[in-house]
Parts: sequence; C-alpha cells; structure tokens
Amino acid sequence: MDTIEQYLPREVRVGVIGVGLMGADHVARLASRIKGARVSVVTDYLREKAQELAATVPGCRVVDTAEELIAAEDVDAVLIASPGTFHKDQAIACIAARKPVLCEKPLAMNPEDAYAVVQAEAEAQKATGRRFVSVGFMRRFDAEYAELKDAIDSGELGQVSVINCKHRNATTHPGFVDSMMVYDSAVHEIDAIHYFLDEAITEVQAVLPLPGPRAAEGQHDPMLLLLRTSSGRIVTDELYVNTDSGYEVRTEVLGSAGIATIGMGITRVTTQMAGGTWGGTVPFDYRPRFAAAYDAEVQAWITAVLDGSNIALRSATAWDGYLAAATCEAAEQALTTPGFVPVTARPRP
Ligand code: ISE
Repeated sequence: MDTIEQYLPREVRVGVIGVGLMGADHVARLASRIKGARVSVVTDYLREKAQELAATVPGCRVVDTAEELIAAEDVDAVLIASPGTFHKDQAIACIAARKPVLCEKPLAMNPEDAYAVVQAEAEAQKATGRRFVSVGFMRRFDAEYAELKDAIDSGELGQVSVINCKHRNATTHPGFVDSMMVYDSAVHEIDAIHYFLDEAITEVQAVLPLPGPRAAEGQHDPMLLLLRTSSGRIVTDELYVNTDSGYEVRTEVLGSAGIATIGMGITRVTTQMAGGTWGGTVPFDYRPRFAAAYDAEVQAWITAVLDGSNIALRSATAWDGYLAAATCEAAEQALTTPGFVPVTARPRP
C-alpha cells in the first residue's frame, strides 16, 4: 500500500544563502546537530568565504548567485541568511520555485516588501495548498520564552498590563544606524510581543535619551520604544546596542497575580576568585544566548519540511514577518515624530 512517507524526502538538501555570522552558524548547525538535513549548496557575494565554508562540509558545493542556488536540482529547501535588503526577492524566488524557505529576520526592511512576500505565498497556497515561508524569529523556540508564554496563557500571572524588555548588545558593526536598531534588533521584541500576547501592537512612541559615548554620529543609542497593544497594554523596549559589556536580553511581565522575569542568566559559570571577587561572564556575542533556540528552530523547520507541512507549529510565518515590519515602520517614524505613531497594517490576504 502507498504511504505518504514514500513520497517525502528522507533527507532535506538545504541551500544556504549568505555565509556571514548567522549563515555560517546555520551551516555548522545543519552539518553537525540537525537530523534529517544536509547542506548541499552555499552562496555568498564573497565567493572565497563560501568556498572556505563549503570545504568543511562533505558534499557541499558553491554557486555564484542566490538565483542559481534556489533553482538548483540538489536544493530541496532554502535558508536565507543574507542581509535584510535581499530577503524579499529571495523569499519570493523560493516561493516561485515551490521550495520551503526559512528566512532569517527581518522578513523585509519595510512593510511593502514584507507584504509582497505574504501575497506571493497566498497565491502559491491557492495553487498548491501549501505554504512555504518561515521567518527566523528564534526566540519563539527559546525555553524561557516558552515558559513565559505558558505563564501568560494559563492566567497564572493574572491580568498583564506592562511588559518591560531590555535588549543589549556589546557592539555593532559600522553602519548600524537607527533604522537597523529598529528592523534588526527591536524587531525581536516586536515579534515576541505578538507571540506572547496574540494581539496587535497599535502604536509606538520613541523616547530618546542622551546618546552613549560609543553611539555613531546621529545614532540614538540607547533608544527607548514604548509600544501600546490593542487591549491597552504598554510595552517598554530599552535598546542599547553598544554597551561594550555584553549581550543581555531580558523580559519582565507585570501581571496582577505575579511578575515573571526571564533572561537573568547572564552567565553560565559563577566563579569565586582569589583576592575575594565573585562573578561570571556576560557573553559578548548574541549567538550563545540563543544557540539552543536556533537549534530547536532549525530542527523544527527541517521536521516540518520532511513531513510536508513546511512550517513548524511554533514558527513565525510570513504574516508575522509582515506585522513586525509594519510595527517597525511606525517605530522608525516615531524616532522623528513626537507622541505615539499608529501602526497601519493591511488586511490579511
Ligand atoms: C542581530 O541581527 C540579531 O538578530 C541579534 O539577536 C540582536 O540582538 C542584534 O541586535 C541584531 O543586530
């Protein structure tokens, strides 16, 4: 008797676009920790870098362009880890090729582009009955985030009125301007709020303190965003991306029956030192904090591709990517507009 399993691939051959920090990290994870997948093709505009990485993965080859990679016979699914400005076109090309895609966040650098991906997927869904796009908001796969979501959903915390988020990076690369603080960094909290509360963010205000000594010319670092949700909850998002001290992501939920905080584990090892000091380390890089979440996210994606559903249950979808982009647009406007700026979102196709 025919079974669906015999028509499904047993191993997903993944093509990875972009081998910078995140792309190289995903290649290593797919090659060593993810079951049911292998990296078959990589590409990067720095070909040499792609070649170096491919040499570490048995059976992996390099192509010149993202288009070639998406069309390749030996690519079943695509992981996009290129800079955000390329995500829209590459995601749409994956949909056109009917290949499942895990697109790193953000889905796009503006809501129009993100909406174009949503529309392309909706049309493909009409034709094939399948969806194709997952967005790499990895925090949805973090154990602490999951516990916090359970605490909110179960009612254990009572009525939630305020959520305080803190997002601190040790440093950023040159050219990390205000819009990137919004679309690259704050976008994580924006998606997390949609994930935690299942309700829309309706308006955003920016409060801009004295820039820190490491802020680039014209950059508002630190930056404070206030988000209001449809039921009237307030979220504070304090971003400081050049602290020089390390990576910290904290969330505190104020409920009428309890207050829950995650992200306090800033160190894995606490040491008592000779000389009477006590302490630990704060990782400089953002990858260690969420390493397990990235593993869980990519494994869940591969499992979904293998079972034909393409998108993992907990994953952010193209629509989530669009809502995040629409909120980022309001946040970006709020940087130069007094008071709250409304989030305008189009209807879901
Ligand atoms: C980076 O792209 C990430 O996704 C990190 O999680 C975030 O903390 C950082 O601010 C971004 O630049």
